[in-house]
Amino acid sequence: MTLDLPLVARGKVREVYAVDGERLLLVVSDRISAYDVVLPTPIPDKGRVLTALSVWWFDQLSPVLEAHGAAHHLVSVTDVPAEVAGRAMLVRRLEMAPVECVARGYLSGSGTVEYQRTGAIRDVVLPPGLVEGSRLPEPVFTPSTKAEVGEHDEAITFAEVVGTVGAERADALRELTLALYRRAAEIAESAGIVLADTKFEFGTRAGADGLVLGDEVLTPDSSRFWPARTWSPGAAQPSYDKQYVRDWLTGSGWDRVSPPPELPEDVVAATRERYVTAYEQLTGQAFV
Ligand code: Q0N
Repeated sequence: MTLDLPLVARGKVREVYAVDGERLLLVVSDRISAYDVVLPTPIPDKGRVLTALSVWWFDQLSPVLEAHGAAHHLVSVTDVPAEVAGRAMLVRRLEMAPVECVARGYLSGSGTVEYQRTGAIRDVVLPPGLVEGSRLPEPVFTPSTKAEVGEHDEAITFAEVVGTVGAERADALRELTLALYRRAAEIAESAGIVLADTKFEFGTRAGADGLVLGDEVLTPDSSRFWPARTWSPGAAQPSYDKQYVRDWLTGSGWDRVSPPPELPEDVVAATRERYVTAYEQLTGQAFV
């Protein structure tokens, strides 16, 4: 698939195209990554599910955005080229803040690694005794750099955010990130899903001072979703969407260095089902 539009940015599983001076097209593929590499086997409908989920969240979060004098970047999901219908968002072109705005309500992944070493994530000191999967006493803002493709985002201090965007903008990013996380975690919890953490990207529009929520939001690619039913701190939590893939890869003999193997069709079908179920469980709507 190649659209006849200038490519602006490309991630492991998504592409951004220029539509005109004011608008971009965010296209989500069916590709899936695991252990930091893109697998050769696509998951049918993954792009459409993640797009529909993101669009649903933008709508759910509108009151929070409005209360902060902010907005989101979504313009349309219907006014998109036919080749990418259902898995593309037409969005407003923004001046993006050069930080990943991460909120964590639970300790996991790189957060656990840093906490075990230092008792903190950068300047955010956490109480003693936490383990992988622990719920934090309150959600924390743990921003990171925006890494190039192939690199890893790196945690930064709040002071570094201040140094990059100024104190007023840094405060606004932290407050809005935490407010959005709190509301999203509450919605997810009522649907039986733990929103362990998530990453937002914000921008601004020339001539306006409010923040604008960009990128895709609160999808399994930008967040850790855990089934609430099996949440039990002390070990890695099963991933809502990728656990079948990880388990199969782990048992496949793949060395994590060579090109990854094709997934068998039962793993593809089970994984597709997980994405669809996540959508249906969260939104209460059938995925069409
Ligand atoms: C933008 N990225 C990084 C897709 C997401 N509304 C916007 N205006 C200007 N630039 C961007 C957006 C948005 N969203 C954000 N690249 C361009 C995130 N990408 C990485 C690749 O996959």
